[in-house]
Amino acid sequence: MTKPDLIFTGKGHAATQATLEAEFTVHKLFEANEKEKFLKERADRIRGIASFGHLPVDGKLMDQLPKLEVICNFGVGVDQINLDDAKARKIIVTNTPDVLNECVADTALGLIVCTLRRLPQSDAYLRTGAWAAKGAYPLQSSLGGKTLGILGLGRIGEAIAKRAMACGMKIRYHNRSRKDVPYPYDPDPATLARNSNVLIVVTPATAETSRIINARVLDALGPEGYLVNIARGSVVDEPVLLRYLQEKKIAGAGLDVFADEPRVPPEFFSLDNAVLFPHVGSATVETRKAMGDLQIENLRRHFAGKPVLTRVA
Ligand code: 8YV
Repeated sequence: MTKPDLIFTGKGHAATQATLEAEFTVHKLFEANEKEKFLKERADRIRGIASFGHLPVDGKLMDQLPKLEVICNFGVGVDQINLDDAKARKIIVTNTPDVLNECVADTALGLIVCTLRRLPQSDAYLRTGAWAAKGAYPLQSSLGGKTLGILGLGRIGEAIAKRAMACGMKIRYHNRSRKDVPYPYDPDPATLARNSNVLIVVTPATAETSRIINARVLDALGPEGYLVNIARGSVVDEPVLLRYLQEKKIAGAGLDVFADEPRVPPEFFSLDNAVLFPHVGSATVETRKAMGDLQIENLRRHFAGKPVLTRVA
């Protein structure tokens, strides 16, 4: 039986890509110097895309691949894939939900603790000799008794809420619509920010959520408030956030995601009130394997004529 032809859009999880390369005929678009020529030469064969990373999968690309049936993403967030364009062309899109919820929630909790307690900065304080030279590290903020506002209470948000409550935090949230959960609901992001000590962003990146964290929301969070972002860089107005941190108009920020990854504006590096992670939300051996297994299974099932497991609505 001939192997179906797939495109890889980026370099990704090595074991997943090795399995796919064994089971499919793989074409590495991200390595092609002349992308148009590369696509033209393969247009009559490509039936699937295994999406890794940021390369946009939009109508223009889809139209260059008339035999395209399915796009399987490595990751729960599908913001680089134009879902309307896929729908209009009846192309199936899958992602990797659920298998990463607990892991991303662990990272979120870690980032909240690091941000309020300035733990990475305290590590640097010791290593640079400041402890011996200047004395004890300055006192920081506790989590217990504080309110965590969750913008985007989905499956990951609920896993974060559970962990934050174990640390003594109170939970509130805002979603487009109210959910059947025991947490107070706020009608908009600014009200949630005003009612929270720590605002965490977990919402998917869409046109609607682009720069949803803006000056108005940060003003509502206020000089005692902390922002944590584990969603996507595009949901925050990054230059405004940078200015608010520099001018101490908010107390601090914990950021796992940035607008133009892996490029981070160097002005962030000198901030003492920010903790910066290189997009490690789901970055464990176990979770990345589970994400890859789900992506592979979706591709296998599609090409075996079975329904995929995790189709994006
Ligand atoms: C990874 C993520 O960025 O699942 C997502 O949406 O953001 C992450 O788990 C990614 O997909 C791996 O490169």
